[in-house]
Amino acid sequence: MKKALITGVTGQDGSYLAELLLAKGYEVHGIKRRASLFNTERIDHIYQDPHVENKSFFLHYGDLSDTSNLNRIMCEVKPDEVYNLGAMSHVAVSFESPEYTADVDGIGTLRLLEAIRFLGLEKTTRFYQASTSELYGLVQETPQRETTPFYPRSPYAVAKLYAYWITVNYREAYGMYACNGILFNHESPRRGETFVTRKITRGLANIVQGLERQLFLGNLDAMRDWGHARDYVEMQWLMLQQDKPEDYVIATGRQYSVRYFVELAARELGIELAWQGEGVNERGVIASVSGDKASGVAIGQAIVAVDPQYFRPTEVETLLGDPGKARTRLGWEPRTSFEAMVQEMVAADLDKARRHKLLASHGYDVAISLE
Ligand code: NDP
Ligand code: GDR
Repeated sequence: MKKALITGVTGQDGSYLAELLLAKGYEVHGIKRRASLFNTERIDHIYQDPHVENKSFFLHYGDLSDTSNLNRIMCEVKPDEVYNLGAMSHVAVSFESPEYTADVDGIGTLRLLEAIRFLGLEKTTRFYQASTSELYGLVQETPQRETTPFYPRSPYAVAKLYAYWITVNYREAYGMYACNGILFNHESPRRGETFVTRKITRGLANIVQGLERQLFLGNLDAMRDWGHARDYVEMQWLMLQQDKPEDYVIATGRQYSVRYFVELAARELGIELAWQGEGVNERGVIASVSGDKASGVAIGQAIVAVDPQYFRPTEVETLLGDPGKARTRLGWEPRTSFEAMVQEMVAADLDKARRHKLLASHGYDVAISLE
């Protein structure tokens, strides 16, 4: 039975990857952070009680900022494969906490690689680094591929740049099987609520159910290449199963604007939107409800507005990936279309909003956090 260690197991990708590896018969170890509230919602359905026999899923307390903790876990588990998915992963937040982001996302990667080397596992343990399309930032070539030069535009992206190169360096210096997956944005119903896609599907679903009145967004004209997280974790595994370690771009090869994402999600909910206002820098670009089919919201009601607090000091305006190498070398194709992904996310958030509303209508106090 192969053993895998996943950092960031409580996150969106970590939860899908843990499911995938358990289904493949792996013994899976995940690192979770201590928090004052439960933070395992995404993996509760695969949690195994410590008292059951033949357990295959184990959780360890830990943190990417804690060297001795990582050394100890690595020594205890001696994994065949390490997936470094843990990170302070929010680009906008990285401008608020640049040093922490550098420590966890950059040096955290070095700590894991050093733990592997220190224990003499560098010829046996394979390493996957969660690299990102944010490395391309101010894009130098379209579409972006493995050879496109990087130009990071946030403390997050700069920290990930270090992680990318230290992974390449350990591969070249010590012959480690270490790979970067340069993943473009990927989403799902498990996406964190403050990333734009989930913010949109959750916000609009709440509005339709009368739980919120308006959704405030930043740059509506940003373009992204959005795929489904469930499809992308398969590639993370596949990258570690090859004869030679290499870096791969994972993307769909199609891009859409944030504005279009809003329109599509609204349409799924039976809302037609009419936009008023010009560019994104103009305060008060809003979308109000038009047409005759507005499920749960009044015609003319303004439900989306631009709030400049969500603009970033340096923005990544457009990203479009070329997944050609992954397609030809690994036979990988994304399975879920953009439209199907939006549908799935809207349906999941509508279901949650309905349950919130039901509880509220029976007198239960339901706090809706508005980020
Ligand atoms: P999430 O934000 O959903 O998950 C991040 C995970 O990292 C969580 O489990 C989080 O724990 C954990 N984490 C945060 N800080 C630390 C720390 N100091 N020590 C240990 N663990 C920590 O991210 P995703 O699942 O979406 O992304 C997975 C990885 O892929 C990240 O590295 C991200 O930067 C990268 N990436 C993501 C893309 C995407 O579109 N989703 C695209 C390209 C790269 P907790 O639950 O306690 O917060
Ligand atoms: P991103 O994802 O920065 O690409 O990083 P995010 O969903 O946060 O932003 C995408 C684009 O939407 C614009 N935007 C908004 N973003 C947020 N969060 N909130 C808003 O209200 C809003 N309005 C407009 C942003 O400006 C941006 O242009 C994600 C993360 O998962 C990273 O960890 C990962 O590396 C990259 O994707 C690839």
